[in-house]
Order: sequence, then structure tokens, then C-alpha cells
Amino acid sequence: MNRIRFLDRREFLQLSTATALASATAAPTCLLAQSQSRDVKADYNLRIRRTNVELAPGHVISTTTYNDQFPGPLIRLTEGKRVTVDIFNDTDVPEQLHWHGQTVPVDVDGAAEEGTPYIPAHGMRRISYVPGPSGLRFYHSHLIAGSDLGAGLYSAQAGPVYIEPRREPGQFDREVFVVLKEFAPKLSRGGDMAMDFLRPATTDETLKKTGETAMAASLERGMRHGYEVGYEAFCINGRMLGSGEPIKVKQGERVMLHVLNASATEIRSLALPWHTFTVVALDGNPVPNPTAVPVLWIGTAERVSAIVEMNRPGVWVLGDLDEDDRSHGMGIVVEYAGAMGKPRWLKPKSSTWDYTVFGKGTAPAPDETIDMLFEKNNAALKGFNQWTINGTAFSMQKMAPLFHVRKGRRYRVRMRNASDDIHPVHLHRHSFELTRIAGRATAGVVKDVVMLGGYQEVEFDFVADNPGRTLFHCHQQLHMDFGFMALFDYV
Ligand SMILES: [Cu+2]
Repeated sequence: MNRIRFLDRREFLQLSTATALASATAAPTCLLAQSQSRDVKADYNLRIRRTNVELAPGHVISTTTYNDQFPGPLIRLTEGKRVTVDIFNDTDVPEQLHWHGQTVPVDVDGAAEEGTPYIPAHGMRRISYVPGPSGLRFYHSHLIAGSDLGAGLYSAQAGPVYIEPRREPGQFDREVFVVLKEFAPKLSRGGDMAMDFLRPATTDETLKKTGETAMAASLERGMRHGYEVGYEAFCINGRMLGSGEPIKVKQGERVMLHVLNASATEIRSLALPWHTFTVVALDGNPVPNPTAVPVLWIGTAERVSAIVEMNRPGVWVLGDLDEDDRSHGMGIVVEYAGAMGKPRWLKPKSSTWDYTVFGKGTAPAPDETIDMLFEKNNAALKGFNQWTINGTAFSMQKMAPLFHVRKGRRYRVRMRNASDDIHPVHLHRHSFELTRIAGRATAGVVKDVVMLGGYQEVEFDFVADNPGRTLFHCHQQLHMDFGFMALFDYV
């Protein structure tokens, strides 16, 4: 079996969608090991600019992009090999570009809350850093959008990063990047769709009582349910289902799918009729127990790398389980060589997701445990829900660290969710190891985002090994923008 590791640019363009890669600006070699001089060309140029993006014929949106395209160009790096990136901002608004999932310093990370300088409006920043850890990462705008549904991750500012590992987590013949995204957002007060896919399904009675009591009291005071965000357009690799190039495969191939959920707010599912996904990495990190599943569930900002054995010739829809979202574009056609006909979709049987099936072993005991309680104040901020961590909503004015860590220590974060929403929580500049999901112990699954179910408890461990202010937040844009953030500092 061939192993595709080092592709030239032409081969790579053939393998991935033209949309995703059309204006990637990779220099052929890494030019800058020591020099920071501006007269030396950067390895990558990213330009933040407003552009029209065609999602389907006749369906054009105006949004802010990287390099006039969505997704932003694939940035391919090598673990440990320094990279220099010039980021130009052609808009009227200072921006932050976050290198999601990488262990970078504060001045590179791209979070104003930590102290990263802004990329000035009509200005630029050159950054230089040593990429890592290896695997599927991404980059995206890290602005607070608030009620501006054109800013932050509501825009098209997101693109994949692949950091070449020292060893690949699986053998494959073909590599395909799949970026999931919605556009044309609008506010609604319908409440979140109930999502019952997380396993274990065990909820905590105390959390449930806390959340339900608070919600009942709010509604009794005459408040309506807080705002949620819905979308009109859905796409994979920037094209609505049926409008883009199909993923072309051959019978017998093992295809590595690198899936990124670049949504601002949504949790996505993905299935391919008659095929299974062998999950080999989560958030770019190889899992200790690769397992085949019929459906991928991917929280906001999560990534899944899975191998699909192409052993059922035909023309299929790789798409979201949600009928409505799929019919509004959330899918892409997978076409076997020689197969013809209309793309077919079949609803899969099972659709649950349990992180612990990918784990193995027992996690070491932590040096210290940090308790976090997440609560919702329904519609408290002009109709938007306010979110608190241990009773505190994050303030951009104060920016006071809520948690303090010491370098070298292993911390267990015990998160308790007193709301019925699922929260994809994210820790910047560090990776963490899942140690308990809704009462079930686990180990070995290393991530940087984890979905915490409604009225559930999740624990993860992280080692404080990257000094500097570190942002922790829910990656649901509506939640992070309205309080659901906290800072760690090193003391
Ligand atoms: Cu959240």
C-alpha cells in the first residue's frame, strides 16, 4: 500500500478540492530559521479581506476571508521547523488570528485576552514560531463578535493547518481535507435543538436542578428564551452539496479524511452510506485505540482524522444527518471512478458518540484539581444569554485571571455544566488528556476541545508547560462572547 507523505504541489491540488487550495501561497522551502528581516520572504502570506464567496451558482455571500477564499489556504508545516507568516489586514477592524491547537507563545497565539497584539486595520504583523504538536490544527479569527453576526467565526476567516508528524497515525492512499461551515446567520429565539448523541448519557441531578430552577425563575419573571443563531447556507469546503467538485476515489483505496468543524456555533454530524470511519486522531492527536464508527460527531472547532476504506462503489453523499441542514448544503459528493448516477444518501442506524471508546489505560494522578461550574443567565444581556464560570462572567475590561497554575504541575479540570446546552470547551496553547466523561474514567485521548453534555460532568488533565496567560473558553461563539471565558495565569 502506498503511503502518501510528501506531495508536490501539483499532486496535492489534484487530491484536495481546488476551492480549498486555489491560492495557497506556500513557499517551496522554509526560508527563515534565524532571520527576522522583512526583506526575507515569509513562508506564508495571509491577507484578511472582504470578498464575495460563491457557495453555489447564484448563491454568493459577502464576507471576510483569508486570501479571498473559503476555506483559507491549507497551511502545511513541519513539526519543530520554524515558520514565518505575514498577516495583512485590509479591513477597517483590528484582527486576531488564532493558531488553534498549537503550543505557541502568547505573542503568536492570537487572543487579545492573553495579550497577543492585534493585526492593525490596514496594517500587518509578521509572526514566526515553531509549529507543534503535529496533526490537524487550524487558524481562525478570534474576535468577539457579540451581536455582529459578520465578525469572528461568523465570517469566513478559517482555514486548515496540517503539521507533518514524525509518524503518521495510519496508512492511507489518499488524503482529503473536509471543512464544515455555515453562512448567512440570523438570530432566533427558538432555543437550541435537543441533541442526544453523547455517551455516556448520565446526567447529574444537582446540575439539572440548578439549571432548571434558574430557567424557571427567569421565565416566571417574564423573560423569553435567550437568542440562538441559525443559518441559511451550509457548505463543505466552501461549496453547497451538489455545487462543488466531488471527492474522487477508487475502489480499494484507504482515504484519510481530515475533518474540521469551522462553525461559529454548531455541532455537526457526518456519515457516508455503507462506509465506516476508523477514527485515528482527534484534534490532530493520534488516539490510543483507533475505532470504526458509522457517524462522526464533531463539536465546534473539533477535528477528526479518520480512514475510510472505499469498498462500496457508487456515487454517495458524505453529509450531515440533519435533513434540513443537508438539503441546505451540508454535504459533499463522493464519487468512485467509473461510477455514475445521482448521488445517494441513506440514513445511518447508530448515531452516538463516546470519546472513551478511543481511549486506553489509566491517567496519572494530578497534582491539583480545579473545579469549574458553568451556568446560564437566561436572556440576561439584552436578550442574549449570559454565561458564567464559577459565578463570574468574563470581562474584557478587567481581564483578571480566574485560575492560577504553576509550571510543571499536572492539573485536573473538573467541569460541571448546569445548563442543557452542549459546550465545546477549548484550552489555548496547551493540549489536555480526557480523564472522565459523564462518570466514566478514560485516558490517552489528547485534545484541545471537548464537548461537555447538558447537565454532565467532564474531567481533563493538562500539564502547565507553556507559561503565559492562557485562555479557556466555550468555542460556541454566542457563549464565549457573552461571558463563557476565563484566563489562567502562571504564578
Ligand atoms: Cu458553550
